[in-house]
Amino acid sequence: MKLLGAPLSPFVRKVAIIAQEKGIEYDHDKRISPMSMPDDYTEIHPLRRIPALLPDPDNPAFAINDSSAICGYLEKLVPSPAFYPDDPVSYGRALWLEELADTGLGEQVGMGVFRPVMFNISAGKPADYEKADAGFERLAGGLLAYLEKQLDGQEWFVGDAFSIADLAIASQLINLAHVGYDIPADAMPQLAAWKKRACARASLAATLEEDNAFFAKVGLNFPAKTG
Ligand SMILES: N[C@@H](CCC(=O)N[C@@H](CS)C(=O)NCC(=O)O)C(=O)O
Repeated sequence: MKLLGAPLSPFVRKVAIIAQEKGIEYDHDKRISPMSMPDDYTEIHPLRRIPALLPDPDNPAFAINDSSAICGYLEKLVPSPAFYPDDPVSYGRALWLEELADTGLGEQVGMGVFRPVMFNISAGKPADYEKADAGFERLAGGLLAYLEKQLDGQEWFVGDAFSIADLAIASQLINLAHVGYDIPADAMPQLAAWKKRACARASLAATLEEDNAFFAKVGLNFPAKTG
């Protein structure tokens, strides 16, 4: 199978991590990104987003698109370790937190903080830290505070194992840290500790190492703003 999409995308990261956790091997075409998308990519993904997964690389028109669909496919392909809890309430809550991460959190992290820094620099413009600071403040007072409460003393967001909820949330929060905004441990001790736990997993550590190698290669180094 072949995964299409640039590694700094939180949605591509989500898929790379679950595949690594499940020991699934795949080819990875990292050239497709929001800034570099060939016209004929529409034939693979009509919404022109990354990631896309080609179960059969010789048949690109029959792709599995969207990180949630891909993660669901990989769970069926290799059920263990399970990323979707069995208990109905836990299952529903895991899907809700995944949805929250992929939509509201993704939008506020991506558009509000990550892109004003990273996309500006990639386009040869100065990073817009005024916009990013405002974006982070909005997150801190809203969705991050909500997530802090959702942990409620637990090790992971739902049930007692690292699930699709943890995976989707961590994939987004990593992009905050990449541009210098980490979870403030004084204001959000549970979320900060959870993030450390999540990032210590071999699967996440591997993707972080890859991202950091990329930043080092292109000479990017963002000062820490919080945390
Ligand atoms: N719900 C989609 C979201 C994918 C998404 O929005 N990907 C971004 C990159 S992080 C993208 O492809 N954006 C295209 C663009 O901005 O033109 C998923 O989970 O796969």
